[in-house]
Amino acid sequence: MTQLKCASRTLDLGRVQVMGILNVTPDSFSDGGHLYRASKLSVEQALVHAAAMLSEGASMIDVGGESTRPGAAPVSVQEELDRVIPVIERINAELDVVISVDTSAPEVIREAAAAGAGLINDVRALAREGALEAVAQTDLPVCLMHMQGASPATMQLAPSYQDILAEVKDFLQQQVERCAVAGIARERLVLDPGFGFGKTLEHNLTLLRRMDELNALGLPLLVGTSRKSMIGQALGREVDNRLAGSLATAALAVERGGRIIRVHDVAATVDVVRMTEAVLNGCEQE
Ligand code: 7PJ
Repeated sequence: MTQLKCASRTLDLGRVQVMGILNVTPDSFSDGGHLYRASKLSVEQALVHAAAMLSEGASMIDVGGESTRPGAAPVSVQEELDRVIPVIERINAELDVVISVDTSAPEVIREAAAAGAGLINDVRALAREGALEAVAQTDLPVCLMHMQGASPATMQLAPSYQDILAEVKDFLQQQVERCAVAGIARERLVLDPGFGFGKTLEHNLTLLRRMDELNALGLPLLVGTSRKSMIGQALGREVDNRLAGSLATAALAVERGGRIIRVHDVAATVDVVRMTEAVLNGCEQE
């Protein structure tokens, strides 16, 4: 059974784990602010949100301080540190949960690890200068995600693939090899096809339909489709009305071998995941 060692905590990937999304970007707070800083209040709000997701059944909390929505403005490393580090420290002090940090910056990787993060989640698959080395210097697992195009700012301009599954698989395999060369043990790797990152609706639908083909890579798969535009486009729904669509994709992802499901709506997703697992595996308790 696959165990993922995440700093002081171990995750059993024999069961599907639900990762709750905790955005600490300014537009995710009611101050709507320019010049956001991790004020005491926002750290408190983040802790309350994390605690709620934990009580709903999340075993991981993904803390992100950089907006990776298509076309989002870049943030400085200092700003990202100011946003995420106090939140990671506080969650680590208060809650029994694996803290994932959604970052591409080597400075954030290092400081997050020191602050108690249990997993590095990089949508750029350690492409930024120094990121691979920064992860190698920790003991933490890392999620390597596929994205077409160099950055979220430009990825949706003209996504194009001959065979999306083959290309995503080749890319991920290359990143696995790059990590091996850098001394990052295979047991530390998680892979992600990167829904919505440089992909049209048809690409995203194909990727989910054929996602089981990525199991040949032999590593746990993380899947993030929650509230994404692929659901908005398929259903004609705005972002606040995509729960049912998100749950459908979660069930299909579990059926195709997804081991970690990254979502906003934890309680509903946990039920869908457990029900899907019950159908797939039967109800025998170990
Ligand atoms: C993903 C992510 C994803 C991983 C975001 C959003 C955009 N990390 N970070 N996989 N998406 N590993 O949640 O809409 O799909 S940010």
